[in-house]
Amino acid sequence: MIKKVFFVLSFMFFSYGSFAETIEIQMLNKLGKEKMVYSTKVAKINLNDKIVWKSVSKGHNVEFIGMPDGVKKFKSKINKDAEYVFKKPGIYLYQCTPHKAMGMIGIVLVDGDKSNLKKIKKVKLYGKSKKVFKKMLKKL
Ligand SMILES: [Cu+2]
Repeated sequence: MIKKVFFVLSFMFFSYGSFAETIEIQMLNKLGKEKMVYSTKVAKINLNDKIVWKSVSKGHNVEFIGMPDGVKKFKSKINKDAEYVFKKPGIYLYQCTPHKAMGMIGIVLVDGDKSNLKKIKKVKLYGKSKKVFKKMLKKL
């Protein structure tokens, strides 16, 4: 009986996990009082989810600057929507290349895995992004 329940539960778990989602983040010149900003700074997603960064305001892009081991660098074109499917758990840190000193950075946390946090904290950040990064860490 217990074995059967376990089997059914694990089946439910795995089938639930197979529905990958698409999350949209807007790249904006202005959001409330903030300038040059991603609409979601810390995105917590599941493995195999996709993020689409919408080029709502012009002049932005997405450039990975910290990823889990083995993940290749990703850099999108300025003024274009970008999309990426996250196939490895961990923390991903990215910036907007033209506005990296203006605090335009973002974090994606995949599957709640913070095992590469130490490495992420060592990534070189510019100007206002240092302060923004510290605030974002509290939301992880
Ligand atoms: Cu930007």
